[in-house]
Amino acid sequence: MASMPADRSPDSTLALLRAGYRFIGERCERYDSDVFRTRILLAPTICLRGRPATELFYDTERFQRATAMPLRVQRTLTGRGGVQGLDGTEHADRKAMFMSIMTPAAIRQLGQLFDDEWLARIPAWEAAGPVSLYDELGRLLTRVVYAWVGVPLPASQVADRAVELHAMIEAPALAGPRHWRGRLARRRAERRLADLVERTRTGLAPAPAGSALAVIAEHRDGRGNLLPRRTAAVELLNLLRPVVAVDQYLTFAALALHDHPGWRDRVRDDDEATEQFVQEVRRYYPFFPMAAARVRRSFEWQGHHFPAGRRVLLDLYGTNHHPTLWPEPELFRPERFAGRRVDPFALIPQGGGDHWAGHRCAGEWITIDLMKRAVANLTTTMRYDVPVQDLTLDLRRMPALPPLGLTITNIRRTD
Ligand code: HEM
Ligand code: MYR
Repeated sequence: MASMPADRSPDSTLALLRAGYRFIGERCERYDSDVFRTRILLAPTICLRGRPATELFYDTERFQRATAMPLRVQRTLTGRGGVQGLDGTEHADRKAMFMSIMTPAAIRQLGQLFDDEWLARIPAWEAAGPVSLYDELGRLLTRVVYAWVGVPLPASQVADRAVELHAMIEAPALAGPRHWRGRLARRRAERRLADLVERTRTGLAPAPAGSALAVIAEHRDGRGNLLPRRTAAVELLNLLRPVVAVDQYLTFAALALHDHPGWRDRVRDDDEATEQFVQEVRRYYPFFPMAAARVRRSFEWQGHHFPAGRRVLLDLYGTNHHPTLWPEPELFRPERFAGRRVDPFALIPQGGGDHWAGHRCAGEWITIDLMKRAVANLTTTMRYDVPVQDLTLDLRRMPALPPLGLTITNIRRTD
């Protein structure tokens, strides 16, 4: 049996928070190995990166998700009882519910709402002077996703809901008040949405026909049972929260257009170039750092022992920057995707493998569609300037963003 390289320190949780997105990759380079063991949150943990490791990680015979996600992540980002923590037939059933929502027509409808809302916002931006693109897109996506899911949202509450969803996204890797803000935001939102599900079911507040709210409120599991209303709320938040989180990728796309101005002209009215550009934004920029699972039954892999119950972390960011998969991984080069099939175990910003059989992100197609529309809006629908500002991405912060969320100014509609 090969001995697995090991971190020597008694616990590496603080080192993980300090190194952020580079934690696993730095150690893989130090140990010259894509697998090593460490201790995180006081428990032995195996860290992995790379293509073979991704294929292993998405083998549902070998790994389970029950109890994999640290509690602090469940209490903020994901909630409890939702699809992320399910296995086997329970997961297959719940995931099929999500995938049934992701029809081409529904994705188009969301995209159309997004484009309409973008156009409608331009006059206010023209009048506003400098705006934070991230903050503006966060509110825009909040408005759009509530309408798409079928949850009523008065205009006066859009900003508060955007803050609430962002609090859940920012909280998992933070300590102190900003962590607690995320927990509180989740508790409040779950309670509110559970009440709505109840009113939907009793007919007091009928869900719009065909909406995601209707699908989730009326979903019956394999035994014919409705979801507990708190679980239905968690799943509604599994649509509302991540669509708003797309604001981060849209901001990264704008940042990439700024840093690589040659691509502004290349993507304009060119679907292929836009596709390559969007895939490179998803590969290059840091977002979801790692996925977590637990070993179901002991096994050996590449001469290493994986004991039953052990927590395993797959480095999503590190796999997207793996030097053998991506030549010169630290260069932003969309043309690397030209004429190339996207490998489901190599480009994994939203997880790897199969959407139905495994835990790969249910919203990947939506994300890509919204990114393409944003690129078109940023290059053809409007013009703007990017004033001098600090645009450094801090890879120690999870999630990472430029300090003010990319300020743009002098916005005007083209035509
Ligand atoms: C799961 C990333 C957007 C819904 C995931 C996973 C990642 C991820 C890494 C977990 C993969 C795993 O555990 O193996 C992202 C990123 C997004 C995004 C970076 C960009 C903003 C979305 C959107 C939606 C969505 C727009 C819905 C509209 C989900 C759901 C799951 C999931 C429901 C759970 C899937 C399961 O456990 O089977 N996402 N996601 N995500 N995502 Fe996303
Ligand atoms: C979503 O809302 O589901 C999509 C985007 C969330 C990004 C969150 C990034 C930081 C989370 C750290 C989680 C560590 C998991 C082991």
